[in-house]
Order: sequence, then structure tokens, then C-alpha cells
Amino acid sequence: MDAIVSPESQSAQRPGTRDRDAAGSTSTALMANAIRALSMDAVQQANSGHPGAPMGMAEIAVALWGRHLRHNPRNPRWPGRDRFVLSNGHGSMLLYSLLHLTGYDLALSELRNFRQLHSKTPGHPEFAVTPGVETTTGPLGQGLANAIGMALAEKLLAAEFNRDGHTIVDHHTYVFFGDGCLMEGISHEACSLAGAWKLDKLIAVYDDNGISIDGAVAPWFVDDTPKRFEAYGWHVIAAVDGHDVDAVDAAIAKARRNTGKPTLIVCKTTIGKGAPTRAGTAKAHGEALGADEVKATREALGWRHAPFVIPDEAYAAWDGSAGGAAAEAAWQASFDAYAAAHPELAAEYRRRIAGELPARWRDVVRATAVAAHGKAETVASRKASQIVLEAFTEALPELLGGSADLTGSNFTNTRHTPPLRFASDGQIVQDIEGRRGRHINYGVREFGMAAIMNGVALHGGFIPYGGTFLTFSDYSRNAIRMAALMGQRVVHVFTHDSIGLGEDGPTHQSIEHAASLRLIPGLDVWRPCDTVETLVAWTAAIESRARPTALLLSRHNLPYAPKPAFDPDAPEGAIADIAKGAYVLAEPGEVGLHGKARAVIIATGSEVSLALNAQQQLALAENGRIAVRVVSMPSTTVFDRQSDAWKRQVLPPGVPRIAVEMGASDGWWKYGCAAVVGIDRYGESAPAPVLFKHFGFTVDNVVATVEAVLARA
Ligand SMILES: Cc1ncc(C[n+]2csc(CCOP(=O)(O)OP(=O)(O)O)c2C)c(N)n1
Repeated sequence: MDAIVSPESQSAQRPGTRDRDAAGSTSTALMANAIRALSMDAVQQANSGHPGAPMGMAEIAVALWGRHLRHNPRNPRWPGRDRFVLSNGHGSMLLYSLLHLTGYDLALSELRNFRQLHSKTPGHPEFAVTPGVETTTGPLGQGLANAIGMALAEKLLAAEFNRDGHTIVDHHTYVFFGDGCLMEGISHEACSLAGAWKLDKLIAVYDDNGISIDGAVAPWFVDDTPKRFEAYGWHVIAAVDGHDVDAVDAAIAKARRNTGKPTLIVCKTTIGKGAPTRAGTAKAHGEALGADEVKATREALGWRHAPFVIPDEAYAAWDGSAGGAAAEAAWQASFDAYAAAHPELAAEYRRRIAGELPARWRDVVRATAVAAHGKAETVASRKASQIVLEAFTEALPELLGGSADLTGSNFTNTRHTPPLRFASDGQIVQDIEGRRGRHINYGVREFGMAAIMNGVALHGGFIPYGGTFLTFSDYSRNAIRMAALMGQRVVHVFTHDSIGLGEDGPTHQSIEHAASLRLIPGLDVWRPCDTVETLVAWTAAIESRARPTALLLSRHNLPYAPKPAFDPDAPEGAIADIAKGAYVLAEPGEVGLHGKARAVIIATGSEVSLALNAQQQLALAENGRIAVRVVSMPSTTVFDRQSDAWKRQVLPPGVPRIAVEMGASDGWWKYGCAAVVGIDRYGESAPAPVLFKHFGFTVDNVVATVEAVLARA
């Protein structure tokens, strides 16, 4: 462990940064106090927010943003920029102040409107709302995991695209965080992986102020944080005076020279530094200082400017436009040289960063669909997913797979995705064919996996997907929600999606999970019934550039559902219908009946074959030859976005509907169902066929339910 207690300016200058402290400490004090003033004034004006962390981290911010961070305020999205994450997102005014002061398109009026409706300064930093915000933070711990995902993406892209003499992927990921992030369990999951992955371009700065909402953390947070991170395999720089810009600068410079390990810099700070009576107290954490304390803070800091007035010298000291433009130009020049030497690689890099799919993508979809339809295999949908992935991972090098220690159950790996491994020097191991890993063993870390995938997606260059059992989606749920809130293309492969997993029992059997995932706005949930539907679900997930997707897949085998509308010479029509989330799979004519359906059975996933069998049985003479239509609804969330015309076409008004799904019945009533064959209690431990019978997922029960509905009508 290294300790840096005395200032030792060893800042390695990079293009786009300059040592603003050449004029002496006046300029650093001015820069830090500009952050303090803006933060306390904005929180005071809103009478809501968190002044303590921004005021306490002001000098740390001067050291990083003033001396190291490679960024261009005029173009926040250029690929060569360093990434910065404020994981303690409640300190959002720190980031908003920095973005404003360094020259991003964030006017002072936006800071005056802190936390107000439709301002660019919401209470917590939000991706795509404020230019320069790399990820949405606030749920503590996740920003740290996002940063780790970003650093992983950088490392993987560097290995894939850099060539001798052409280092085009070469940036750092910096993350600030506090006690709260460290107390959250996800910090363990993610930081442990960062150590295993030897992410040496990751520099994490801990705001060690010893305060959280309930007060001084000493009674409930006794971890030895430096030792904890050393145990993860991090390089730790401890006991840095977080109010000494030169000391923090020296620590960052040292971290940047470090190779083979991520770096933690522990900065001792005082929360609310500068506020005479609030500094060092829990009150500074999340309350406006109050008019008197704001006034007293101004006096104590010698800050003679009115609220929201920043002197020109402070703007001049902070301005990052010229340096940023130079940094970007330097990167562009190196990229141009790369493009001249390696035109195909450069084109591929541009495509990957833009998140576009290759030209032949749709041909791959078509061919995979035709093959699946032709084979009409009976397989579990988790296996169908792997069959699709075999084709898609070959066609899309950006697919970066993984599983939370259930690879052999989730079937997330393919022949094209060797396991990702790192050598002791941090290099990515290549297999005998020279391939680097593309499938991540996340270990038993569902939440960490989900939040890291968000970071990978935010970085760009990859489409991350990761697997676990559907029931454990609860562990990752908040990260799934964050992906949806941010509109990120992340794919969750959730297998073992029902009581159909059998003997593992109720702890593992999903009941409410499909319904509850469908409640997350912006998340698409698919529960396909066979190989072709699984292909369409995966295709939709990959083409949904601004949405995450959850694929709910069975453990047990599912027969292929015949698709009368599927034309192998022109499969596009059938694919497009399935892609609408629900479609008519079988009209009464498929079972020899003519005339209109008297009822519609709506089924998803593994229950589609049950619905088809019930349709057949209802058509028998002893059942009175009841004509029913079977609608397969692999995605309610997608179907809900379709036109009214399509909805009426699939679910004709006036015809009773019966839903069949092995899960909570709640969500089905919105489709006007007359009955739902579902499960509203926990499962049981037994072989799957026994459970299907026990819970009423039998042809007889579905038939009886339809008959009862018609008898009532
Ligand atoms: C997952 C999660 N749980 C709870 C909160 C509510 N919360 C916001 S800040 C905070 C305390 C954070 O303490 P620390 O990181 O030390 O921040 P500081 O007091 O230094 O500002 C809590 C519990 C949250 N934002 N996210």
C-alpha cells in the first residue's frame, strides 16, 4: 500500500490538460471555491439536494478535472475521451458545476434550475439529459460497477483494435465514490472482478469523510478499506489529504503510471468543507445549508460574489475548451493515421462505436430463421437461445457474453466465445487460435454483472449479454431498471423460467418474475415458445438500440410450434409478425374446423404447446367441436406498443380470451381475459411433469377452463 501525505507534483501532462496551478495556490483555491459556491447556492435555491459531498470533494475535482481528465467540453461523446463517473450521484452539483465551469453546454440558468422540472440538472446525474454525464447514478454502488464495465470495454477494445504504432483506444476511467457505495454489496461484486480483470486504467477515488446520512459511520462501517481493496488485487494509495490539490494530483499521476492493477485512491476529506458550522456533520450531507450558513460560508471562504456569479478568472482557470479541442484533434490525427494503415479495422471500429449492425446482419437473421423452421427441433428455449447465439456471435463480434456462474445452464457460450482470461501481467489471454475471450465468467454476482453490463454498453463498442436463473433477476433488478432508464442495449438471458425447472423447488421457481419485469418501463420482456420465436426475440433484442431486453427461457424441452404463415422462401412476413410481440399462431382451420373462433387462448413460452394441444382437443366431437384460436404472445411489452388495428386483428373484440402462463396471473387481466390459467402461489419441489399436473398445466384443465368460460358467456 502506498501512502501519499505530502504534496509531490508529478503530474504527467497529457494532451488536453494543463497544470493550472502554475500560478500558485490562489488559482486552485479559486477553482475549488467556485464549485463550493455553485453547489451550496444551487442546493439553497432548490432547498433540496446534497451540498456536503461537492464541497468536500472540491479539491479532488480540481486535481482530476483541472490536471488530468482528457475531455472535450465541446464534444462530450468523442470516443477517445476519458470516462468520468460520479458514483456518489447525490453529489450531482459537483458534476454539474464541473460541466458548467469547464465549458459544456450547461448554462448557468440550468444550475439555477437545479432539481426543477425539465432542467438539465435533475437531482441525480442522468445519462442523455446533461451533456457530459456518462451514466445515471444515485442508486449507490452501481456507478462504481458501471465504471468497471467502462474500463473493461476499453481494455477489450484496445486489445482488439490497437496495432503496433497505432494506439487508438487508450483512455482512463475515473470514478468518485463515498462510504455509501462501499457499504453496498455490489461494490464487492464489481471491485473484486476489477481486480481479477486487472483493469489498470481504472482509477477510483474514495471520498473518505466518515459521514453518511445517519451520522458518523464509525459504528456501522468498520471495514479496513485499503486492505479490502488490496485483497481484491488493487493498487491502493491510502491516506491522501483530499483537500491538498497537489497531493491528490500526485496520487492520480502515480495511479496513471501504475500497470497491471486498478487503483484506489483514498482521500481523507471533510464533508461540507468551508461551511463553518455544518462542515464535518451529517447535516451537511443532504440539507441546504440555510441562508445564514451560506452567508457565513461565503465569508469563511472569502468568496465575495453573489449567488451564481462566477468571476472571470475562475472561468478562465477552469475552461477546458481549448485543451479539449487539442486533445480530440490529437486523437483524431492518430485515428486518421490508423485508418490509413488499417482501413478495414478503422471502418469496423467506427461501426462498433456507432453501435450499428453489419451489412449482412439481416441475411444472418433470415438464414437462421429458415434453418430453425426447417429443423423444427424440440429443444428447451435456453438451448434454442444458444443455437441462435452460435450464428449471432459469429456474425457480431460486438456480442460480449457472460453468465453469473451458470454458463452450463444458461447456455450463453458458443463456439465463437472463448472464456475471457487475463494473464498475470494483465494482458488478455489468447487461445491457440489467437482468439481473445468473449464470454465472461462473472462468478456468482448477478447484480454486479448487470451493472457492469450497463457500463460496457454505455462505453460503446459492445452489446453485452449475461445469464442467470430468472428468479435471480431480483438480485439484478435495480441495474436492469437503470439500463431501461438510460435506454441501453443490454440483454439478460434468464433461463429456468418457471416451475418447469422441477426438483430445485420454490426457491428457484419463478412465479412473479415475468409479471414484475414487464412492469419496468422501457424493458422488453420476451418469453419465446420455440426456436424461431427465440430467434426473433434475440433479433429484436439486438436491434433495440435504445432498450434493454430480458429473455425468459425454459429449462425443459419445448416442441416446435408449426407456423403455417412461415414461408421459407420469404420468411420476412412471419418474422415481422412474431416481432410484433403477439400473433395468430393457429386458427381453428389448423385443427380441421371452419368458421370463427369462439374463444382465443393466449399463451407464452412453454405454454404455447399446451394451448395448441388444448385447441386440438377442443376440436374433437366429444367436446362439441369448439373452435378456438391460439395466439402466441412472446412479448406483452412489444405487443402493447402495436397499433390498435394489429391488436384487434390478433385479439378480436367480443371473443372471450383465456391466458395460459406458468406465472402470476395479475398482468393478464388487462387483456380482458375471462380466465387465466396461472400460478399465484409458490411452487413445489418435484419432477416437472408432476408439477404441471399439480398446478393445472394440463390439456384437460385448459380445455375445462375454456369450456367453463363459454358456458358462462
Ligand atoms: C442504493 C441506495 N440506497 C440508499 C440511498 C440513499 N442515500 C443517498 S446518499 C446516502 C448516504 C451516502 O453516504 P456517503 O456515500 O458517505 O455520502 P456523503 O455523506 O459523503 O455525501 C444514502 C443512504 C441511495 N441513494 N442508494
